[in-house]
Amino acid sequence: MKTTITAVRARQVWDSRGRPTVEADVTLAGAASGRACAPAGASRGAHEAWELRDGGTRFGGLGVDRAVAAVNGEIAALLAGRNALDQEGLDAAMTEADGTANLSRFGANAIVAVSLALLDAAAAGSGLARWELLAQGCKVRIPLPEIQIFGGGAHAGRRTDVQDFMIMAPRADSIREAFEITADVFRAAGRLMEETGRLAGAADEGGWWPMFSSNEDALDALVQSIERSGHRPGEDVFISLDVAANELHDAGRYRLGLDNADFSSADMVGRVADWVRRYPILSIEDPVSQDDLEGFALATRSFGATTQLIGDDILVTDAERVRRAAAAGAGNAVLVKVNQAGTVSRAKAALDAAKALNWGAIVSARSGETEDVAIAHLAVGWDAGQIKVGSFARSERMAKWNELLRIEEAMGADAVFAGVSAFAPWVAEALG
Ligand code: 2PG
Ligand code: MG
Repeated sequence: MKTTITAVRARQVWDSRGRPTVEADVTLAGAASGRACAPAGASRGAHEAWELRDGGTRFGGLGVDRAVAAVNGEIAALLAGRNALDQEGLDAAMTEADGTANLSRFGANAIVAVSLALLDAAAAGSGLARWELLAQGCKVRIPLPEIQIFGGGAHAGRRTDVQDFMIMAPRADSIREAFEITADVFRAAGRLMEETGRLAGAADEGGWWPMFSSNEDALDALVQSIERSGHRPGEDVFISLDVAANELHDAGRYRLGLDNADFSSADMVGRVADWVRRYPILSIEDPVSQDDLEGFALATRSFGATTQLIGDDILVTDAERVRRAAAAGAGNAVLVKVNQAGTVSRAKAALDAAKALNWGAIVSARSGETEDVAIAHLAVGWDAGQIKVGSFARSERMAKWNELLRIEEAMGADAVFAGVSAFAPWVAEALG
């Protein structure tokens, strides 16, 4: 059969932070092949699948020789002769052979690179784009992007406590227009930072890394940037924040260093709720830490009827966690990171669980990325509705945005931009 796997091979390549990562190639009998790279996070949840690093002193312990060896040894032997189109079966075979709950024997970085390379190979072997293979003839939308303007937290020397200051343009007609608006705001923000002497550099995901005197100072600068770009905050451009509060949490308390504040969970939620009231904020990710389901539910009661509330570190792309959170009345959207789950199939299950609840779903990159564009195809092919890639700069980010433009073009007259429909219905309704 054309799609029979003849070879699986991995190598060490380098990611956008200059750290080693795993790249996998899958070759098929019909001579088609696929390739994918594992991404890597910096603000990671403790419940994520395990990224296997070599430890020791070489590359600061970040080597991936063991993960590469797992692919070239056991995983390659396991998959040889099987049909690349059986994504679920192959993903299950890899996770079963790994044998650990968090995929720590082969390493989730080994497994995810192969899982994504299988998708790429299966699509190539079928003569389809990855998004087309995933869509299986169903109508799918071009996702609404959330795009970083300022980077902070673990991605920028903790210059701000909030990690991602992003914008969304849900009323744009197309992703092309959403990008044009973003380019305007990104430029305006850069100029504003330069003029006020606050620019320190670029954060891990390419956003401006400025000096701010408080987290609200950053929110004010973002509103000002939107205004200066000629767009209207709260009308055509909205703010989306990833608080990444797991990084601010210690022993039941939340510390906002820039604001010199130390909060209980309820007070932390109160602070975020206050921002939501006073700024044109449409989406909030991780307002509390990875195990603070009660705080997440409180945030949902407080502003989840009108604001998107995304779980990242608290849900870690796990279908069961999504259902548990929903049962506790916590959250209304899930961030989907394939490497948190370990396989394409597990990530899809988390996305399906969110869709069954009428939640939003955002396919997301990690802060450590490569030229790999698989997530653009997942976001479209799964009809996720939203995508998060980082900023509007640096090629590991732009590669994904540009791939979405190509997909939009390939769809031609059938291309539908998710826009406001990307949110949970009640959030979309509140937006009008
Ligand atoms: C996040 C991601 C992307 P990291 O927290 O959502 O911004 O960061 O990959 O470092 O976990
Ligand atoms: Mg996050």
